[in-house]
Amino acid sequence: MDWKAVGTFQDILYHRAEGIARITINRPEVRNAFRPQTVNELMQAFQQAHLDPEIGVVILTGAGDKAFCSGGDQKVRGDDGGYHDAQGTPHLNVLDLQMQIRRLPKPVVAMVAGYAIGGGHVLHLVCDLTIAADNARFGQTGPRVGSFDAGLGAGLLARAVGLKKAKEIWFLCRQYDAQEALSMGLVNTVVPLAQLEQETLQWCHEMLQHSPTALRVLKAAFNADTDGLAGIQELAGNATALYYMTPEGQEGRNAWLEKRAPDFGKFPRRP
Ligand code: 2NE
Repeated sequence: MDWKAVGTFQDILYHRAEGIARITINRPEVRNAFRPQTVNELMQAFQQAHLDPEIGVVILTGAGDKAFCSGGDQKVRGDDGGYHDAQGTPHLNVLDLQMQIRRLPKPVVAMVAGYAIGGGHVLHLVCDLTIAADNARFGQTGPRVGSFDAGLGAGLLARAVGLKKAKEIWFLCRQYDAQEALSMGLVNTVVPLAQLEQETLQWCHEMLQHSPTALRVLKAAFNADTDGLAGIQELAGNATALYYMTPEGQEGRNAWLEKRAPDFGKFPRRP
């Protein structure tokens, strides 16, 4: 792959090639823990991938092979409700990033080598698919380090692995290796570390062969019930967009612009 770097970031890397965007958390010295700036840059990159018509699939990964992401940077966690930016303002902006990944109308694949822990574990969970290297390790640490994610971090985990297992993962704060993660339905496949990117790209290229609208609406459908009315709105937005592309939808707009009554009688009432 002839990856091209895009933009100038401090905490992340953004590359694109052959319809695929690859977003890398680039803080290996802290096992790719995220600080507010990291999350802000991730949101910028995901927004670029969202708007880029040449991008059909996004990969989220971590630099190096020791960690995908170790969650919030505990060294900048303040006493005032969040992780401090350079100005000392507290943030929990990773929660916005989680929603952004879910609302991005293209598949997002977590490519996990090493640790996916704490808020880093939730990040792989909110991605649509996870390809794990055989050295990957998964787990939540919140109750041990004075934190929790009682939103998607709890709810999505229960949907992925079942209620009892999700409670075990959160209540005991154990770590699980890649094979255990595979057997509980937490990841899609496990491959040798040396084949991680090759396998992930293969999955991405397969998805790129398929109808982008079908993938887009299916992603919204998978999220709709967990996201409640906001999820239904996302799903419904796709229906509106498709309706705008029909002669029937266009007749309403045309009639209004032409200051005449719309003629919907010419459109069939399908069974
Ligand atoms: C990830 C893990 C298991 C890796 O262990 P190991 O033995 O491979 O590495 P080590 O020596 O622990 O870490 C290497 C360096 O990375 C830093 C460490 O402090 C160390 O640097 P030095 O102290 O040697 O300079 N590092 C690692 N994780 C960090 C982190 N999250 N923040 C800042 N520095 C970090 C092991 O390191 C580990 O268990 N890390 C902590 C995982 C964790 O508890 N994450 C936070 C969960 S809470 C959360 O993410 C969250 C939430 O629950 C709700 C909302 C938002 C965020």
